[in-house]
Amino acid sequence: EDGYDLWLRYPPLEADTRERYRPQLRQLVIPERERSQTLQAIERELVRGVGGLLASAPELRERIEGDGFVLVATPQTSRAIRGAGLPLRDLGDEGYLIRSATLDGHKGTVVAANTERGLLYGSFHLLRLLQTNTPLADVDIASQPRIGLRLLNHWDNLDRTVERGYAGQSIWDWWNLPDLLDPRYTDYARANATLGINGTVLNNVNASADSLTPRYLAKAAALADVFRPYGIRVYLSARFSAPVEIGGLDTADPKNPKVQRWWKDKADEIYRVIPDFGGFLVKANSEGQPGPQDYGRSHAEGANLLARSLAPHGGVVMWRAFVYQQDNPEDRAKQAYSDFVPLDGQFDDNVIVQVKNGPIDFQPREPFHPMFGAMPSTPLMMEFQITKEYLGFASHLAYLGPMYEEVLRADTFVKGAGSTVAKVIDGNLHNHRLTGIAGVANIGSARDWTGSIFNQANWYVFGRMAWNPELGAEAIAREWLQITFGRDPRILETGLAMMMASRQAVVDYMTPLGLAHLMATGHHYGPGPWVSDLARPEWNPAYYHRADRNGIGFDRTSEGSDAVSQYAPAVAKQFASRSAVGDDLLLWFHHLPWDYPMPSGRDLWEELAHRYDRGVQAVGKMRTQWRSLEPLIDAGRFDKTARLLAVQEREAQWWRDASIAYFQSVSRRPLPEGVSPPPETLEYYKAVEYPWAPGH
Ligand code: BDP
Repeated sequence: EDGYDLWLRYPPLEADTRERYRPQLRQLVIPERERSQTLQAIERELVRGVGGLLASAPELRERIEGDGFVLVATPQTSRAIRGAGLPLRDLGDEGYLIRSATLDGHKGTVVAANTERGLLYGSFHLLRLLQTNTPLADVDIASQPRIGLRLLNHWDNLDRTVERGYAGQSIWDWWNLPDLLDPRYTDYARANATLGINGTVLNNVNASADSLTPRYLAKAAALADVFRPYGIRVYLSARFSAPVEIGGLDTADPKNPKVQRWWKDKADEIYRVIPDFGGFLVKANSEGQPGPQDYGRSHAEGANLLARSLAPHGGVVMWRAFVYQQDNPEDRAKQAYSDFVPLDGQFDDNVIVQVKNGPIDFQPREPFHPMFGAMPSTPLMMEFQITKEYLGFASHLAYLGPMYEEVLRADTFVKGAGSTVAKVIDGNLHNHRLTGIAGVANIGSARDWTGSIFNQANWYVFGRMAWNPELGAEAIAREWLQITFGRDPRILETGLAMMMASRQAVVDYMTPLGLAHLMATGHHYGPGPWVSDLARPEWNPAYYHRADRNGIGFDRTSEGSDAVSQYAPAVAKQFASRSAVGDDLLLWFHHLPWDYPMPSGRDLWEELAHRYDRGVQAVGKMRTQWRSLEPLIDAGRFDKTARLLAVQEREAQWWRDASIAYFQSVSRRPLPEGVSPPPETLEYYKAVEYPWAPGH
């Protein structure tokens, strides 16, 4: 086992379970499959999956011929489904039913849907039922996605480096495309289809205009052909200045008719080679990227320019709201809202604004982004990061399910209690039909895809929550553990405890109590709370923690930057209150004296030191827990995880030591009782450098 199989693992189930399932899964009936690539993909997966799990392949039949059938069909492909009176109407074009049924006098199971894509998702769900030992008798499941666009964003460059990628090179072998099609592309599509992911942005948001040239469009088209049977559409990041760089124009001004013409022609050209092209993702006027503001135009004018070129073909523009400007004295956490909220109502119908989960940048913990709920006339989509740029790269174990859950369940209160972020992005709150969620992929060419076995769980949980943002992180972890490591209750119990504690552990040893962005320069990996010499103030950790002799934290109340005022009044009130905000976000919103009394009975300084210690201890515990599973897990996957946990413990200690050394140098307070002094001097930690780290 080297992890390549992800959750597409179909090792034989225990003998008694196989015997239980076998009579229910005798024949596989997929009418008209010779005509459709999607139906053939379904057939292949079910034969492989059921065959593997039951250690004998089902018989393929043209029609139901006895008990124990699995019929996979739409009303168009099967008379039996047409006549069965199934409630398919409300399932849309991606939903499905899995039901026990008696058809043509025989007992069996149907996977039914309005479309072949629905069948694909239903078939994968059926396999998941088997992988998790769920009984099939009297099964009755109806499911459909709550969110329309469920996308991965690859920050992959054309030279195969991956921005913030920690799992090797890009999986897209641009050089050899379109002539060589790595079988990985198909496995990628299978893995995503299992989760219901239905789109992928192939290239980095810091985009090269080259990806829009005919040579690269042909490569993207080849990938689109591989993905199409699996219900996955291809999208591209578009560079706003492409009309200048590859179009020979001297401007990219949205108001210029030649620019408008250029984008229209470009869209027509793309749709000629990729007829179901999804659309563009755009990072504009952000971190040095070109954009409409270069010409005095707004984000809406920029987005609409591209949107109008795609509209005739049904494509969408995902316009990112990750903006903060050089020399803007406004709190960085406020800038995206300030830029975008006034534009509410000005975006075309096929524009959706893509907002990161928090107002700064994928920190181990942030409050939800204040734009959620604040632009009722504009569809907003979520951008989560799956790759762990600020959470220990691929080296540290941090299950992100609890973080996604925390954000999706956060209540914006914009329409009273219950106005959760999930309801903003699924379109419920403000009645939007265009809805979306994106995850910045953690996938690379590493044999295990994501750089560690446990990182696979983050891809998995993203996909499952994209389908249904109300699923719980714990239930998904349980499911993933069973599929990944088997159904031994000891693995389940211990693995679950590790996963569910892991993200808080990272928060504690890196950025406890609402601190953020304390990483050293260049790599976002190790500690650098002392850094204060970078050109832009908001690139410096010191900007975020504001620690001095008297206290620590960023005052975002009305006395400070007033970022709280960007939230609905009920939320603003909570965040502005030292006692109501809670420990987790305390220093995000408040600057407090070191002796501020905490609910634990400690003062703030003591609490900070305690949290650092707690984080290190939690990693130590994960290591012990993992060790206890050694007899139950194959050597390859056990050993790799054990080694990475050893790295994590060493580095959690480093984070703790360096941070305590620094904050003590500022607070000048004695170490609380029981807290051991860092073994090295502050100068030592400051001098630790990485000449190179992955992911640039
Ligand atoms: C930051 C990354 C940077 C990305 C940027 C973005 O450090 O590499 O380009 O976000 O999202 O997190 O555009």
